[in-house]
Amino acid sequence: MPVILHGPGYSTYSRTARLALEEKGVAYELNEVDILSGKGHAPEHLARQPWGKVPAFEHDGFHLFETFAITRYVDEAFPGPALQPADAKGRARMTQICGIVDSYAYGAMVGKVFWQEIIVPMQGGTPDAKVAEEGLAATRKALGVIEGLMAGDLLCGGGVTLADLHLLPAVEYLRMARAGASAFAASPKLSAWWDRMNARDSVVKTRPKLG
Ligand SMILES: N[C@@H](CCC(=O)N[C@@H](CS)C(=O)NCC(=O)O)C(=O)O
Repeated sequence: MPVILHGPGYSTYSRTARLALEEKGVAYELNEVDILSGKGHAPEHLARQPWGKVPAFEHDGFHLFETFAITRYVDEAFPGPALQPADAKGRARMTQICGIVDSYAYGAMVGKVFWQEIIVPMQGGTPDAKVAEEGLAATRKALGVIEGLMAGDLLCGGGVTLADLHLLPAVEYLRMARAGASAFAASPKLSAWWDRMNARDSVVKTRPKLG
């Protein structure tokens, strides 16, 4: 019953899905669809993900896209440590944090701060300071809100949940940007969370290589 994840190693959302697979100990094949060279919009990938985004997922003929749907499925369909709180309030908090990442944090942290400071110069362009500054303001707000919702050493208290896996890849890229790293360092509870998460085998194994 093969599991296939379609998405490049450098993609934050693909990494979230891989983190769930790694945490559960599920063997999978990674099909590195290179979105930066336009492969996301090739007909074969659009058939898996109509918006041309990554990741897309397959298990035993079952096809799925949208990262939170994938990670929930992985947690519920496979044996291994539970990645969702057992109680309704804990699961609601976890879902809330994933929603905050999708709606407010990812675009600011990765799409603006990291993109302007790291990717634009890497591609020979000139960063747009206004976009970077807007991203930084939205990043500070999102980090403050998430830190305020933290229930313990990890985002939802207890063990690692899908919320930790949803946020972590975006934080990795945010911290590569000088301005992003200093905004993140101003969040003491999240900084301690980062150090704790960083030591996990799943996190080390899926660390993106850039450049
Ligand atoms: N809502 C999607 C978002 C996925 C997403 O934005 N993936 C990024 C890479 S981390 C992507 O595919 N970007 C390419 C594009 O937007 O064309 C999900 O939850 O899977």
